Amino acid sequence: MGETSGPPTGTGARRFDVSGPRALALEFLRIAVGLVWALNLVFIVAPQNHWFADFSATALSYAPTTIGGPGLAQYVGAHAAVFSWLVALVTTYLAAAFLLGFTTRLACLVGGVFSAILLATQVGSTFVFPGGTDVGEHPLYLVIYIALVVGGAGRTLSVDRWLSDTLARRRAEHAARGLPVPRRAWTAGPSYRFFLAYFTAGILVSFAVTLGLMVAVPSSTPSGVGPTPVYYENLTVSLNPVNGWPQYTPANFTVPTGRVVFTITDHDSPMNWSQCPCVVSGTDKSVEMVNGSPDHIVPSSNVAHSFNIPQLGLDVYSPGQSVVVFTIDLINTGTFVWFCIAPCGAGANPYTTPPMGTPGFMTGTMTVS
Ligand SMILES: [Cu+2]
Repeated sequence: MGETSGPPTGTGARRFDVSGPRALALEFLRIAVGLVWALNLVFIVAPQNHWFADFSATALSYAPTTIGGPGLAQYVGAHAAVFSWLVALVTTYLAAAFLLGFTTRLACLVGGVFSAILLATQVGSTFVFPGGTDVGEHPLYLVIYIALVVGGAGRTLSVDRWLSDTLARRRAEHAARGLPVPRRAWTAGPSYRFFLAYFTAGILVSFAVTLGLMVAVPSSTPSGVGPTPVYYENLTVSLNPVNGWPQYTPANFTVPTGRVVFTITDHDSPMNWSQCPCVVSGTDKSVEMVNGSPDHIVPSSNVAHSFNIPQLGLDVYSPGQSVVVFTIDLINTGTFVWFCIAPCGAGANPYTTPPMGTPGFMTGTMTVS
């Protein structure tokens, strides 16, 4: 027997071409996925991103758009310490596993389940017409994991391969000397079809369970008896009589937790803002009512001002000479800074000159108590 150079055992390995261009392409795809996860990990640990600190707010920003109510997002937000570490650990594992090709199949399963869960939580914002912008890359990740599993990634350029070769050599040596033969490496076992079945089932089950939890986990938004109490906050944009600058009134206000319906009555002139991002987010159903009709993407032909609270994932756009109504569900108390990002400055650069950024005009605070 001596040195083995080809596939270590007859079963399993022979079914796959482990050195051809297709196999190599598959391994490069695997390594690319590992790099993506490594970049995610860098984002998580970079202190300037406040990833752990903002995790609760990020989870809650999905609450208004999750189908079946905000209960699951609220649960995750309330247990942010557990879930943020869970996500960080999964990210670390996926980065290491895909880069090294170590436990590649398990990594495909973990990554697939992770994407299926995240995809399920985004169904509410993904399948609204004309579609949210936070669809995310998870459908693509899922396709890649399926390709890696079906193609049999991890059979070359990988720790898995090295382990299975090493073990195969030991098996051969032991067999030649009449010693007890060690077990075959689990990474190269013939259970490929079984694994594919488990992989598919795992993805479908985690997708379905997440959807079920979203419906089943009760909302922690105070509901009282009878219809949900709703608080109304009315804001006006008008021109300051002294300096003529447009101004939000009130700029600093307090609202309770729970469901709050905002009305922005904008008396300023219509303005064309061609660079407007204009996608409404963070509101109930990711829409705002403009003069009574729902908009997910506000036409950039008229956006005089905007109302943004990044901490809550809130983006609302206010056309001039119009009334905007939107609903948000507030779970956490605290003071949140809002500001207008529409270029309404009175100076040479309308993005940077006052009233842009001027407290009491185009920025202020919303206190949730
Ligand atoms: Cu403005």
